[in-house]
Formats: sequence, C-alpha cells, structure tokens
Amino acid sequence: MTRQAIVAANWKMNGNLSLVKEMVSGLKQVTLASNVNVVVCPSFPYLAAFSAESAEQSLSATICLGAQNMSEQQSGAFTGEVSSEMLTEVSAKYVILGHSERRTLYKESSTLVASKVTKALEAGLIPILCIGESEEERISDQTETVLASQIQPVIDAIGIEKFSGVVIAYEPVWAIGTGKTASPEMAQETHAFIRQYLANESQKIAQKVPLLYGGSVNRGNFEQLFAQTDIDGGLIGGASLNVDEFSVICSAA
Ligand code: G2H
Repeated sequence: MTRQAIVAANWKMNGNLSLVKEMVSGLKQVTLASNVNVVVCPSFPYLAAFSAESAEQSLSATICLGAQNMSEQQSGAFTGEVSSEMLTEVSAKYVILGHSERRTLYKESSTLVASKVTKALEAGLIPILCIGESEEERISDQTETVLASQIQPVIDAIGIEKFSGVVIAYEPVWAIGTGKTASPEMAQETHAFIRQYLANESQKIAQKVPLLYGGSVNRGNFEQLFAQTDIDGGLIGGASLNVDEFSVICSAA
C-alpha cells in the first residue's frame, strides 16, 4: 500500500510577508512525486496571505496550507485563541497539534490535545498530531510509555476508525532545533513502535496513517530518514525557513 507522503514546514514564530511570497514562488518551481503533499504552516497572521498568494500564483493543490495550533473551543470569549472554523475559512487544510513546544512551554496536556484533534476533525481539518519523548525519558527507557500516553487519549477521544484522518509527527524533544537528529535506525524503530501501537487497535488504520519524523531535519539528513519503511515524510522547522533548502527536500521526497 502506498501511503500519503507529507513534507510539512513548521515556521514556528518566524517568517514574514516576504517569506510567504518567496516560498510560494519557490514551491511553484518544484515538481513533486505523485504521492507527496507539501504543507506550509506559517504563523496565524500569514495564513490568509499565503492562501491569497497561492491562488494568485496558481500553486498546485498538492501544496497546502496548515496552522500551527488552534483552540479546542468552538467560539466565544477566549481572547487570543483561533478556532477551527477560522482556519478553514482561510483555506487551511492541516493543523499541527500538540507540538512539544505547546506541551512544555504552554502546558498543553494530552487530554487537551485530544480535544483539539476532535475539534479539528469535526471542522474537516487534518490534524498533525505531534508526539515525542524528552532526552531523560529516552535515557531511562520510557520512550514507548510516553508515546503511548500521548496517543491513547486521542484514540479514546475519536476512536480508531477516525484515526484514518490523522497524521502523526514523531519528534524526539532532544532533537528539536538542537542539530541532533535521531539516527535513521533509531527513528525507524520508534516509528515501527507507533505503527504497531495503532495496529493493536486496527491493522488497516495503522497501514494508512502517515508517520512523519521531525527534529533537525535538513538537506543533509532527510534522504536517509525518509528512506525508512515507516517514515512517510517530515515536519521541518529551521530548514523550512530557507526556500532553496525546503524546495530540495520537497522535490526529493
Ligand atoms: C521540530 C521541528 C519542526 P526543527 O520542532 O517541528 O523543528 O526542524 O527546527 O528541529
């Protein structure tokens, strides 16, 4: 079975209108393999601009827009929050949820993340559910327990069947923005565990869910990572701010 491959750009709190224009122009030159979707996730203020620029330059529909977070609430008095419907109105198709920076810096629990995944699916968005262990957790052999504790609340909230509409990004926290990358073998072993964890509920769904790797992916290491059996693409931070580097990764994915 050929799974959907995805290369997603997580700009975090970086970028500006110039980068939006440059990225759309750069990606317009890229030829993607037939099973690859590219997702660009700029900060909220640039979503509409990316959408408009994509339309103006007639960007391929396989290059999509994503947000970096959203509220689990529908609407109302939640100052500073952004709803799923606001995202769909500006043509976002994906939303990153539960990124480790949200979990650690903003204390988002796995239960809250599960509520956000539920809300995103209801709105027709594709959640990119981020999971990953810290360095201490890996050293103390807790990786699988931690990953299970991040996946299970989502299964409990949506049921395994609806997991067919979810993408998982495995991002070991110790590899994020540090320049340290998991070796391809280590990443494959962990991705295989994640797929098996889903397979314990449904083999069919487990084979369908795209599993992305994230954490200091760049033009020098992506090929070996993406060549692994259970790695279906990447969630890319720092290297996605460079149009040339990101384009190279997308075109070779
Ligand atoms: C991990 C990743 C993108 P970077 O956070 O989600 O960032 O590639 O800079 O490690």
